[in-house]
Amino acid sequence: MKVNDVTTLSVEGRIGVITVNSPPVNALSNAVRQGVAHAFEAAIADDAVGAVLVICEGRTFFAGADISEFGKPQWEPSLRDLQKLLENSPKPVIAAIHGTALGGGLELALVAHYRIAVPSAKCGLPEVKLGLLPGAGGTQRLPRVVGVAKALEMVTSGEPVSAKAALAMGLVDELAAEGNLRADALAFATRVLDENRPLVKVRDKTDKLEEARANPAIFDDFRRANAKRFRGFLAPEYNIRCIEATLSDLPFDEALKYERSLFDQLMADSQSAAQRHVFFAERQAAKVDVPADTAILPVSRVGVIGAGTMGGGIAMNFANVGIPVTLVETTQEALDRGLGIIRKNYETTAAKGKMKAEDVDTRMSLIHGTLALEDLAQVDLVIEAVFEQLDVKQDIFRRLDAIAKPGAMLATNTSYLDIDDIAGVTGRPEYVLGLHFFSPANVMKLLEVVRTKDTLPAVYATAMKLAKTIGKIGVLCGNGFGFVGNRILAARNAQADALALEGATPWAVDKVLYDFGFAMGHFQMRDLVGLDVGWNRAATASANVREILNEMGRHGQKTRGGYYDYDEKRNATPSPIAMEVIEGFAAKQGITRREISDEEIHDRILFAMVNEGAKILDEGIAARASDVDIVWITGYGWPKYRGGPMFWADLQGLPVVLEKLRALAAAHGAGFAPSPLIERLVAAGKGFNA
Ligand code: 3H9
Repeated sequence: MKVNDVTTLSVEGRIGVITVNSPPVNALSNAVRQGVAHAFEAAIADDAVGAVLVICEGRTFFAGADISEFGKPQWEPSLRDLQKLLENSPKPVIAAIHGTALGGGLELALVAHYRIAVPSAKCGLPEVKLGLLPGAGGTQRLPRVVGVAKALEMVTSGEPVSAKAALAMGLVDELAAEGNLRADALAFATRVLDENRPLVKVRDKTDKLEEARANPAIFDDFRRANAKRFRGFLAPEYNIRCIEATLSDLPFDEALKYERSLFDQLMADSQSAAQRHVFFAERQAAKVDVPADTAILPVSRVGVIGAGTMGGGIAMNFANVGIPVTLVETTQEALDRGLGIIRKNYETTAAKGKMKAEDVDTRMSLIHGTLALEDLAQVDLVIEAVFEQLDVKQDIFRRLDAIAKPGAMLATNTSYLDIDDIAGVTGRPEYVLGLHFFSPANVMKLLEVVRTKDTLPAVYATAMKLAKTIGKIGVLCGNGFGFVGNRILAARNAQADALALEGATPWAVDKVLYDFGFAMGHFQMRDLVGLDVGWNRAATASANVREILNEMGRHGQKTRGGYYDYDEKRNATPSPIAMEVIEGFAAKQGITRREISDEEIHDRILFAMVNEGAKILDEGIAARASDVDIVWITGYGWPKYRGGPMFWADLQGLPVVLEKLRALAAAHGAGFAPSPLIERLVAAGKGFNA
């Protein structure tokens, strides 16, 4: 029987089967909740039905509340009312899980009296990733099933557990055979009836809470152990408080009210708005505006030129997903060193238990080292990762053009160079693009896919698809200085350096950035990366503070001195030597140092970044404001709970941003002149992300 567009009810034997089919992920939308409720009522009214099975079609069990309906009118019943209906059912309710039972989806399964899952299924409460907490009883029911310690980890990490682990914890009662969920779940439901099993309500269980009751320090210990991971985020703490409530004197229904009030507070907070923005922005970034019939090119073999840190990391990405890589170096020594580092990286991962020991050899066997560029003749994609010098790259591309097969894509990993200048030396500029990986390239999620004026849509669409294949978040960018990420970084760096000369200490600048939510400040980052990276002594002798520190041998952490001094454990203290250099250089430049407030540091750095982001958008270097946000969140450590620079600007209100920029331009020069895009958006009453 069709109940509504997304729900059916059938009676099979003595089992009423409620089937939901609401692509893409069976989110618990208005229609889904209503369909399940109506089907359930019909099943209960039907005397032929002894038990009710809830199952989904498509790729997954309910993946949670429908995030796209947040803030919109909600139909009856609410998720919580639907849960009450099922939990108080006079007939056993069984949830049959495949794919990902997440958030509200798992919370719905937790009010069923029994749960069965296929081995490939996963169960989790990922609300924390959206700046939320499981607001439909998840924080109260999960600990009653898996215990407080495990529940704390699950709700604050948001990471799901496998069906096998779920079975071991008691989160599911039975495993079905893979691909046979419906039949096995029907058999299980029939057994529940035959054996007259009780209507088990998770809410009534308390045995799994006892261990934590005997150890009340568990919560503060957990907070302490994870302080760094949770810094700045509101949601982890609220999740912990709700789990804490399971051990309080609150009756279950009161604890649910408490959970709900904390959920509502999070929902109203800008952090959750930011994190939900990031969720959709990430998925939006993958969408490339190309004609529907654009063919994706096959990429079954890849070449990487340069086995240094970058090239090695890039090669690993492909080996990790089973794509063979030909790795080219100029000397046997460099090649051996590069391959050695790759192997060591894999071995370290295996030692940590994050991959199987036997996979180390499998992956290494996919990386074929060579000294002959000619060995790239048959690859589908070449990624050049040699040092950042135009003539060197041009020389390689000239040679590559003669070697690579027709139709092969040629990519450069340049960070700043004009890719047209590189493409221009080949006879196939339409197959040339930028693939800007971030260091360490096997770890960092961001990949800027840079198209030039000539790159074919099929080429950049293929690269964007490949990004997903290798587990990256690809963001399509235009070809302009520093693309998206490094161009905004340059704007930030310029302000940080200027502020340090005008009177702010590097540590004051760093503290403002740290307090804003970055993992570290501008000068700490420089010390970590090494002041000498990209240093060209001859070209820039004593041109700025950084060069002078380099000339003094102060290259940062590795020499135990840069802007900061470092002890043998790399603990940093502000360096009086660096301060002397800064003051001396400022005097030489005729700059009179002055007291600079934290507010000025904050505004100059952050509004300069926003303004640069606006220019990037206006020039079409980024296609969407949310793409700029994704670049800075995934590649540069912009705090996720602030949603990226463009989202943050929208939150301030663009009229405020415009006013700030005008004031900054009046005080500090035309560099702050507002981007015309901001002027236009303010005039139209819009925001970047509107
Ligand atoms: C919650 O449940 C609150 C409750 O505790 C309390 C309530 C009172 N809603 O990621 P994909 C869309 S909060 C709406 O590319 P995959 C997604 O936007 C929720 N839409 O696929 C995309 O759309 P498009 C807790 C959703 O296979 C499409 O589905 N749940 C939702 O790589 C495909 O997504 C979560 O946080 C949703 N809940 O991964 C789960 N989920 O094609 C969030 C997805 O137009 N979701 N969409 O771009 C996920 O983690 C992944 O999407 C999932 C599939 C693992 C399910």
